[in-house]
Amino acid sequence: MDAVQQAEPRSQTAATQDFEAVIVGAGMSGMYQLIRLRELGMRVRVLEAGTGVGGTWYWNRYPGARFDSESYSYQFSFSDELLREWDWSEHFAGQPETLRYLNHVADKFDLRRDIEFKSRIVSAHWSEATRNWTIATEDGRRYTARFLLTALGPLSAPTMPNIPGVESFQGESCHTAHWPHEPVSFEGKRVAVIGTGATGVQTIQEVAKTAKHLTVFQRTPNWCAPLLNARIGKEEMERIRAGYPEMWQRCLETFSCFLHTPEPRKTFEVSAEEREAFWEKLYASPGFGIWVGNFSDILTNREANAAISDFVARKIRQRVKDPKIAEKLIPKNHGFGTRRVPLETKYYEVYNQDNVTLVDINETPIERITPAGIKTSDAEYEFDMIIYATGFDAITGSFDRIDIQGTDGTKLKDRWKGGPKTFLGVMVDGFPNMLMLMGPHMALGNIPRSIEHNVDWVTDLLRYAQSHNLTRLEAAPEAVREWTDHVLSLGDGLLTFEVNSWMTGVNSNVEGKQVRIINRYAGSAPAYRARCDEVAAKGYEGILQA
Ligand code: N01
Repeated sequence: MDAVQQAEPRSQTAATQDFEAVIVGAGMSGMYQLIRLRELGMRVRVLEAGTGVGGTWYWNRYPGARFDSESYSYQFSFSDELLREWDWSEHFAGQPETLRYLNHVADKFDLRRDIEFKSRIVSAHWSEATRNWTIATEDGRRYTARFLLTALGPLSAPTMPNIPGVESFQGESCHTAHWPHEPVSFEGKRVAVIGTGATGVQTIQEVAKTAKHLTVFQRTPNWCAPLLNARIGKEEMERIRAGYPEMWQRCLETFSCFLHTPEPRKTFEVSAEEREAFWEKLYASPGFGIWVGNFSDILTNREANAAISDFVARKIRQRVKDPKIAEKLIPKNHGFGTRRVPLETKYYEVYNQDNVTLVDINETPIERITPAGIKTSDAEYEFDMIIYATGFDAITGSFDRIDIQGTDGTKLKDRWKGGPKTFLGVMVDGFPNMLMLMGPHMALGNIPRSIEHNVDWVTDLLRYAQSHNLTRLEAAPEAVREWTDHVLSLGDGLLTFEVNSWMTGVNSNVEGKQVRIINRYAGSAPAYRARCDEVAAKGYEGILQA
């Protein structure tokens, strides 16, 4: 069906196609931006590398992939009709259901007619003479567009580990973000998983169910907490739907747009008994409550962070039978919540199974991948399959992979050496008419909520440009300086920024990304929206207009 409905790509020799706007990416931001730009009557084309819509939910089809946020709070909220007709079957939906939902959105709003699939962008160059972007795909198609909207996604540039011999392995192997579209069986197989982030945890607990033997190669353990997923029956779905207006209002008011909001009290303001009871309650509650609904100082006060870390460590010790393995699974180099907390379903119990082995690669580092498996400093393991859950060149990585050149041929990658510089996370000086959706310096949190705000704000800006006959919008250098300084200052005192992770821009597999940077907005979503509203109310102050 996709092939019939989707926009027709021109042949490689065809002339350059011209649009008013090109959106790069057909994930949630690209899809919603297309809907909104159509309302402005713009000629829009979406260029998408994959063969279908859905972005993250299209690519990450590894076993066990699912929402860690409540399904209903993570959907689009812009269409009442859509909200009325879509039922979620689980509180934390699995990837197949989410992808079905996004395909339903594409069908409902007839999005595919403006999307060209199999269109990976390799370059985007600004021309001052024509006030246009020229955009090229890897197979040589060319497009021009007055406005370039990047809907690339913060976690969409997967990285393989820089371990020698990766190409030599003779069995099956795959990065979780490039998982095949066909079913993959683990039955009777000796499987290795490298990586124990949120993706690794979801994969491991699923593969362990059927693999003959699973060996997990762990470099850094993470602090995981129970997801406590459950099915949603018809009546419960109707109750949830009846509560949508209050739910959206709550998402608007909370710090990170989640349903959970920090407990106003601080850790040591309550008695030890009350603290323990509160943490027991959070540990027994579904979702991110224990991370984002905890005492307000767990990510700023070292003693508070140590106390909650101690609580979760005790839980791990209770759940893992072998005390030596339990100790390996307890993080020692970072406190609870300072990295993204993976949510799990019987993850720790997996290590009680006879068919699962944990290899701590700090003790016995991987020396190389061999044709038959993995060689560490003290053993050689044979595998039928190696799964790389080794993460992403996050936030700026998907930009770095495209040759983006602004005025005077300045490369965005060079401009962002040492960390991104933006105005509101949406624009960069020297890169006129480039508008970023969920780019660096944005609040992440409950991402679809941030996407809807981001897209609406950009749409209003483009409506303003239309009505004022503007053909060139560029962030003023001083506005970029001021916003970047503000974003950097928001990171002060946050323990999160003292830890290596994708959230601090560190990726051991990417050259030049070993130093921590502040790449995302750590303030509250309401404060971010207020600043955006203020800019708009002042006639888009901070944006040079011509
Ligand atoms: O990636 P990660 P992820 N040798 O970077 C290890 C979102 N998400 O794909 O920590 C050996 O967290 C690396 O080790 P270390 C979510 O926001 C959402 O798991 O660097 N190991 C680490 O263990 C999440 O945070 C959902 O020491 C190597 C792992 O690989 C984000 O995606 C579900 C290595 C990478 O972990 C990224 O998660 C899943 C090497 N050379 C993910 N290189 C939802 O619920 C890397 N590692 C929606």
